Amino acid sequence: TEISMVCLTDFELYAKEHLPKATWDYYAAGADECCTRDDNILAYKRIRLRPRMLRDVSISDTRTTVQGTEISFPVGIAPTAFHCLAWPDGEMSTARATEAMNTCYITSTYSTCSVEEIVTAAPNGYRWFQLYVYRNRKVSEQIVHRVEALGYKALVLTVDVPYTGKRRNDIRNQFRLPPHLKVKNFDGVFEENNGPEEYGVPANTLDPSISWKDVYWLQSLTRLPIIIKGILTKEDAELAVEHGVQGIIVSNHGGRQLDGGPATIDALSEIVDTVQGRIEVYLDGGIRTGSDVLKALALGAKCVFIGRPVVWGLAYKGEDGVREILQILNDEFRLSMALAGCRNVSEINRNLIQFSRL
Ligand code: HOC
Repeated sequence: TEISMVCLTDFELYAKEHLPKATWDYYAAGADECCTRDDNILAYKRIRLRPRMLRDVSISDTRTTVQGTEISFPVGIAPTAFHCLAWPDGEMSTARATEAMNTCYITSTYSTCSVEEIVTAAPNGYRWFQLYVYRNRKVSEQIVHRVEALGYKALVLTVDVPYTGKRRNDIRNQFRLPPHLKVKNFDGVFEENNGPEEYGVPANTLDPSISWKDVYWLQSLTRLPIIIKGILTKEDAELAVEHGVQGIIVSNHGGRQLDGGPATIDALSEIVDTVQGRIEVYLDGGIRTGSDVLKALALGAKCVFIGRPVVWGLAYKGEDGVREILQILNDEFRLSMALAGCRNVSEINRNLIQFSRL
């Protein structure tokens, strides 16, 4: 058999070549000059590891838990919008691949399949739901009740989009969802809209006035664990703990929001130090290899999530493509762990990082 896909970059090149330009640009977009988007990746390349030898790595175990649930390895799927732009049954394929690989799939609010379709496609998958707070709180409220009833296991409150970041190519391309696709979760949810749209939903629907008190509002609606996505500082990490959330995703939205913010791997340590194990800390942004995963875990992330690579996998071969992406990362992570002298994820810690070089 022909081996064409060896690493995640191979999928990126394939997607760039095969997706329509406006679609590629949308997924690839960073805000403004894309400094933060690019630094998410480059920051990993600045970190060096301190591998240990002679530790019998003949057996290695990549399993871990998130929010008390076992997953096969510490890489889940971050929420990214509009998977049907990359593959006809988009999020349903993503859900099947994630179920098969036994990891966690954070479904985007801006899915092009409905949450009902996603659950039907992969009934045994382990899923969290990514949530925005809308000016019309009823919209958020309804979706919370819907996903809770469908068996979603946590809500991922995304806090870094009071406004959408300025993505230059999307403006140049006048990017919008093609008419055959919809933000399916909102079918019939927003009132009839004849005004301007942003990415397929009426513009200005997200509430820029959200604040920490809305975490209490969300807690009053649901018994699901709440994970805050978009934290980048120790101050906000402390507030998250004080407000009783169950987890943090260190995230800069793939560099699509504030340009000039830190790479997530660079922001991780101060957050982990502040939280001190009181809640789980996860990370997304810039993970491209198994050794990136190892570095993030060594610096204290419980699990990492991948965004753009999932879309590249879909563009390549739908469900099988996403599985391949996850399998490659799983294999690379297992190998990196072993070469660094770790037999299981609990042996991964800060001693693996060469701090003198940072
Ligand atoms: C209408 C608001 O997460 C992205 C997505 C969508 C952002 C909010 C859209 O493109 O980063």
